[in-house]
Amino acid sequence: MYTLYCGNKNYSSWSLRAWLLLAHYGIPFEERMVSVSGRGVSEEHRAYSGNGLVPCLHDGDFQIWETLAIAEYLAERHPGIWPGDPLARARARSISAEMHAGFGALRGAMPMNVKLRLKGRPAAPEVQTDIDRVVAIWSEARQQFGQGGQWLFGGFSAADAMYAPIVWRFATYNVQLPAIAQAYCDAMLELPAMKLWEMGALAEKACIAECDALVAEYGGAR
Ligand SMILES: N[C@@H](CCC(=O)N[C@@H](CS)C(=O)NCC(=O)O)C(=O)O
Repeated sequence: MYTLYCGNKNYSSWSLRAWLLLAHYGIPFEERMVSVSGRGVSEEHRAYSGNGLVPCLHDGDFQIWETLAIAEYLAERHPGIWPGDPLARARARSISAEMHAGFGALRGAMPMNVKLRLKGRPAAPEVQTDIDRVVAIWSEARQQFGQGGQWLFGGFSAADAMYAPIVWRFATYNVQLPAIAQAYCDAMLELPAMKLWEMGALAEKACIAECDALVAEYGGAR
């Protein structure tokens, strides 16, 4: 039986990715929710996670930290987490690694905040560059590999889990998207596991002041 240590559902974008894989694929797991501060690695988190961050998956008493490592660990044990076709699988891994390593401007300007729906504002150039790259990645995957379904590679895969928090960010900060990207976001927001995550986020009381302070900068609620 797996145990997933994960952060607050409203804020913890990395936790969402690992949680979504387990929840969407119906893999049994116990969830241990811990509070994140928004300030990164902490000694408190090291009590249950080797890198002092969440998510951390425990398989018995063995720990797997780092979201991509969790995805790979699960993929070795449960079918369907990466696309079956080798080229699609390679591309899914490329764009997942790109997500894991990049998009700092977008992440910094638009932290995940599931509860909020803000009016939005024009993105700074470096943020717009990240948004444009996400749109290009999604559009190319949908057009080249997505014919069999509504996800990036047709069926749901780890690549979709990697991009799921970006969907919340676009929804929260009212980012205007081309039709192909908006359709992908709409599908993601309807995914039953995403709805479950959202319900959990809406029920949470914890606040990270720095994240909630962005409300005014983005023109308040819409
Ligand atoms: N590279 C890590 C990033 C994990 C990460 O940054 N997690 C954040 C939460 S989203 C965290 O644990 N922050 C600790 C804190 O803010 O208390 C991964 O892929 O899992």
